[in-house]
Amino acid sequence: MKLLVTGGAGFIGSAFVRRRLAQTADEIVVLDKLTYSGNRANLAEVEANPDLSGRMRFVLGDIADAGLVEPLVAQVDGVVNFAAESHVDRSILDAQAFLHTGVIGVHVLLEAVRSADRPVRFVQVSTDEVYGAMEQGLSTEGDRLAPRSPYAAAKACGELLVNAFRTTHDLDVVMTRGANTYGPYQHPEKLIPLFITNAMDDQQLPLYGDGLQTRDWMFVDDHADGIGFVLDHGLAGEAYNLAAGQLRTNRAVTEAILAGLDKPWELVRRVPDRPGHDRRYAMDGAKVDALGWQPTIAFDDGLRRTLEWYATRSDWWRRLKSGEWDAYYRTQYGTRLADSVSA
Ligand code: NAD
Ligand code: TDX
Repeated sequence: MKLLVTGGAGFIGSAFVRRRLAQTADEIVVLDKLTYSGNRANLAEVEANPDLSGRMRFVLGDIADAGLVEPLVAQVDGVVNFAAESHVDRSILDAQAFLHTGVIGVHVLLEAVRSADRPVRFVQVSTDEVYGAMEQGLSTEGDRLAPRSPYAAAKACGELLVNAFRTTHDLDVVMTRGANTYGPYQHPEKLIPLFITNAMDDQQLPLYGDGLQTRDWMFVDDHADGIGFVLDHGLAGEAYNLAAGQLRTNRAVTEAILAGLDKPWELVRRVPDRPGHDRRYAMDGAKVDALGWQPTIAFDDGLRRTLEWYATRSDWWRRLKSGEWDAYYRTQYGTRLADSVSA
């Protein structure tokens, strides 16, 4: 297959590109705007491997740029859309870019698929956050979308557009709703890499509220492979939960990180909570399971691999914790840490 992978220089997108090139004979064009979270270094392993690099081409640009997107989509059999602003806390500070990429950008991609003169499958990479908080039980694909953060609302808008283009224009679309993902190459703004890298430097770990919020944690290789499976086997018009079945409270995740690094709990500070903080996400993965896909990596194993990676790749994450980072960290955590108490 020839694929256009948008957002392929980000965390999950670059894992998809690395693994798909290694597992198949596919050719991939990566289209990425290289925002603060997009990073050419995430594709360095591919570019350094002569068996893979000849089948990957990188294009710098915005998915909302129709003039750029249309000729790229016209040459491929499938589009896998990872491109998004992905951090909930940043969407609370300013949601504009989330809507630009998550709504206008998705619309531009769908119009390009519609105008292509060959069949093009469109995969929208979505998230468990579109269901909103799930206090008990498991979200299933037929549940109502009830997003509660600007990030989640932008992702839900993207899904509604994709469904509308399926209904109105009969496009070949599928969607994945993935669980919280962690692993190598994740930007240090997110919980697990933030806490790993802060703890390595003996810096405080800002735990929001009581730390008893629950997430389902999926190792990035599983998430990338699940998306590839839905690309290959998903039924047109369907959405698929990609659940990990690895529910942990943030407190338990923090304890596991500190134990893995042999660092003391005293680094953890209880800080004022995220506004509108979803208490729990948990999905039922039975639909994709019935089609033939299950995740394979347990949390303890994935976390061990992640800790090893961040220990050997400080060159990668220290660069991201500089420049723009300082202003972001002050805005996000300055007052919170000043108001913090022991956890
Ligand atoms: P990320 O922030 O690491 O990567 C996003 C990528 O998109 C970056 O490379 C960025 O440069 C690119 N991008 C942003 N706006 C763009 C635009 N307008 N045009 C072109 N490129 C643009 O995010 P991630 O964690 O890898 O998430 C990838 C996708 O998976 C997102 O759609 C996200 O909503 C979804 N998702 C993430 C998780 C998670 O836990 N990280 C879980 C479920 C779903
Ligand atoms: O400093 C922090 N302290 C803290 O307690 C940070 C950054 C997070 N948290 C908490 C908030 C959440 O309960 O940890 C949990 C995980 O937070 P994030 O890493 O920001 O992830 P989350 O908000 O759950 O969203 C993630 O999973 C779903 C991704 O960022 C999304 O892109 C994805 O759709």
